[in-house]
Amino acid sequence: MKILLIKPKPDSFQFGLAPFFQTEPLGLQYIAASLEQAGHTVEIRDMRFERLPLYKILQKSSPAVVGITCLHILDATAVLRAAEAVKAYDPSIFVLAGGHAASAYPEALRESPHIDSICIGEGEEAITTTVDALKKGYDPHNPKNTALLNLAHVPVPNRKLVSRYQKNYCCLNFMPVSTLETSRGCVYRCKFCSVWQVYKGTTRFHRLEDVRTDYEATGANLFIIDDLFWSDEEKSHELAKMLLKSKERKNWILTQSRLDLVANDPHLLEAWRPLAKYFDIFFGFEAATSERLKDLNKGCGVDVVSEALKIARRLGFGVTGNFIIDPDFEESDFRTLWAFLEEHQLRRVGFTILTPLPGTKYFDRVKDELLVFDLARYDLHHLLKRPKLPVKKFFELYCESWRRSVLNLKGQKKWWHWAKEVSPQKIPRLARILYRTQKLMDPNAYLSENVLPDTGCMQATGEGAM
Ligand code: B12
Repeated sequence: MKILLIKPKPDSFQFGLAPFFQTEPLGLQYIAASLEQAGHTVEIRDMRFERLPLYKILQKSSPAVVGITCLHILDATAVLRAAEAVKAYDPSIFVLAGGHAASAYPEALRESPHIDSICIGEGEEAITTTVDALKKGYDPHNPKNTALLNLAHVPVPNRKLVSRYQKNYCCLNFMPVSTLETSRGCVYRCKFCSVWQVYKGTTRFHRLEDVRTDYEATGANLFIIDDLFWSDEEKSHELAKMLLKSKERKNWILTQSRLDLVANDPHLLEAWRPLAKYFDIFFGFEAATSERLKDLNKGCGVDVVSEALKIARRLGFGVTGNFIIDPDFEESDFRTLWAFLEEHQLRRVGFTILTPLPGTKYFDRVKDELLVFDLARYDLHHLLKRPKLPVKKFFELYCESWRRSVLNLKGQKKWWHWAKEVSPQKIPRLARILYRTQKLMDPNAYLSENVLPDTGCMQATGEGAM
């Protein structure tokens, strides 16, 4: 059968660095490989970079099935719109939605008359079963995954299907960027994260040989998207050894990991470091005190920070990461955070607002307190409930946190320092990035965006907690 897989173009990027972090739809490349293995014909269209409108693509491709990916809950409206456009073009096309957010919170898509089926969980087997059923003329129902896949049986992603978009994939200055998965899931239970609830708190690994094959098919800049990299000491050592044998070296690698893990195993970092010229680690710092980390159920305290940073910096890794700003922050919490940034010399860090993501237990617990249900605002840059501080004060302090980051052009790193780091042809893009990121430091930009439905605009000066 002919299957068209779509990564929809999100509605808008109000805040954050999203326009400068555009990576490939790896989930679609994985399910495409499985469909092809089962004898189907697959095409992937990344609508973020597509010049043709969807109806023209449908005309050219004449698919029997369209699969739409919904990775972030933010993407839900774009998914609904794409499904509607497919059915408007031809109601007989079977529309299947899937992806991380579709699995965590299918309620966001369930009411749509334009979606025939929602895949909950991993898609490799589910989509093949659905398409096979359709081919045989059966009603496929909703493919519901109860068991997690054995990744040894999952074929390596089909990278050729997105090669036409490859030049657009980027992470800030690094472009083009490929993504690679070596494992799925995380065994920790952080309150704000939706991953462990979808992958049932487990971590599973791809076969090392498959990772090597896939690694060799990726470009010079690589974002390893594993939810928790280096989680298995032995496997990680083995993988490093195997990749080092491959002779393929990268210009830049980015991984996401935990501070306690790095603090406990410097040898692992040593083993991985030779694989790239530049190697960044994105840490989930989350909070500046052990008490707050406990509240976030992070599973470690701040005592590990100094050791982890010492190891990472000594071995030449770039340290990046994120802190979570709780709407219940008092001014003293912000000041504690700033002192922590200073103490550990943390500049390449971001700040997001604690957001109960639909589909998490945390969301279920607090949903009655929330005032905003527009999913486009679940981008970790909007308030969904009233903060403890007056709203204006909250955003002033929030923006003051961003001003302490490396992105602040009025801070230590000026625009010309940035410009020196890129080739002359990349300067216009860099200028756009830096111009846009200054909005992260402007409280008025946030105030004009943050409107609560019951109470109107939240921007009035001195408006207090309710
Ligand atoms: C890469 C990534 C990004 C990339 C973007 C990737 C892209 N192409 O759009 C970047 C870095 C830009 C990014 C940004 C953000 N991200 Co993000 N991201 C990820 C990450 C780490 C990996 C995704 C991935 O490639 N997984 C690998 C593939 C193989 O898995 P998959 O996509 O889930 O696909 C499988 C199934 O879902 C299914 N499937 C997928 N599509 C389809 C379609 C059909 C039809 C079917 C049948 C099946 C199916 O089959 C696939 C194979 O099994 C995930 C973590 C995660 N585990 O999902 C977070 C994650 C999705 N991101 C998250 C968040 C919070 C964000 C940000 C809000 C963070 C921020 N601080 O701003 C921003 C939002 C950006 C924006 N404004 O749009 C949260 C999601 C929260 C939520 N529930 O909405 C996650 C889960 C991280 C977390 N720990 O909480 N992200």
